[in-house]
Amino acid sequence: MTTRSTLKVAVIGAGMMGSDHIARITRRISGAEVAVIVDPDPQRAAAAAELAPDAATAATFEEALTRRDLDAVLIASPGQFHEAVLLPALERKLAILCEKPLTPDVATALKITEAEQKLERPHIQVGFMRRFDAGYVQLKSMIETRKLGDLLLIHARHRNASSHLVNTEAMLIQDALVHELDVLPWLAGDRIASIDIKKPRPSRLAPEGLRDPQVAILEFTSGTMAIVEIFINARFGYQVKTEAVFEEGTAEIGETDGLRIRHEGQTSRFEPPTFKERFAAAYDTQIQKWVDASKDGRIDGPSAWDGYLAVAAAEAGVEAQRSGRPVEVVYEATPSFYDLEQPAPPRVPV
Ligand code: ISE
Repeated sequence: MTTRSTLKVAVIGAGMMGSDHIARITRRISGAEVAVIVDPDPQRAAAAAELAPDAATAATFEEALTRRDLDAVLIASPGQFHEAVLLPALERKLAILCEKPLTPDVATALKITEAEQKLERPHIQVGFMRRFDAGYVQLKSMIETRKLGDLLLIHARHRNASSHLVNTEAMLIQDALVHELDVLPWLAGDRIASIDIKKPRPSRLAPEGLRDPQVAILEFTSGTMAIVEIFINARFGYQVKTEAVFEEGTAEIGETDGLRIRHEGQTSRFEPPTFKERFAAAYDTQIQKWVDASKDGRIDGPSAWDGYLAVAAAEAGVEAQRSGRPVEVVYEATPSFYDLEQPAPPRVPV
């Protein structure tokens, strides 16, 4: 826990997301400052440092850790590099915001949760920002209050204009679908019991070797199902929509609500180009809550255990993608250390 009024944050990774968070912390978040930007590419680090003129730069986290004034670390490098930062950050008992996925596989995700359990309380919050989006929060409350009866089915669409760093079949699940693997169980208050992946006719505009789009069929412990279209070269813009089907009606979030223009006999509407614009408010809320909670020695959002649950479902998803068959998702029992975790509802025979 820090007693300072300003949380001093090291940001790891000065790519698209890291730079976005650096600008956010510097301009929109109160109570925190970027103390150091870590990136192995000096040019990228220097470009990001223009967004936070008081920040230093470092080539490695090790170098950044020679500073004794750090309170927190925001990890925005790709998932395969997270473990190397998470372990020393836990040792230094820093507050941690780790972008998704926690790690690429179950073995390393569990290793991280084991290391965290040596501390007195959770230090890691995972960057599943959709949990802070106003639409998702409203939909969750609709599901919980059972206003329209029981939740039966979810139709979700996750479309990116183009896959920048996601260029393998496995990454489609581990890097993109992983959001649904976290947010849909959170919405439904349920656990994913099995996952199947179907591959429709592929777009010729997707990179070589990547069948895009794909469809994930998730079956929850309660019997509720979700059908998720994941299409990361959809070209027209960035779109994430979720429709919940209840016994007495439906509820939908994520419809484009940008500027509507009527001109020369046509109507057009602004579509967000990327997740940065679509989820800007959710990212702001997520980071502000994390900063505030970190000062109190808490996390305020998805824990490392939630990160592990999503990685476990993703690993099953990759297996389903390879085998062409539904795969059961098997989870370790939740340690009492992560007591924010909701118990899974009983399975309803279908
Ligand atoms: C990216 O890393 C994200 O987190 C986005 O939310 C997701 O839509 C995209 O597919 C990922 O590559």
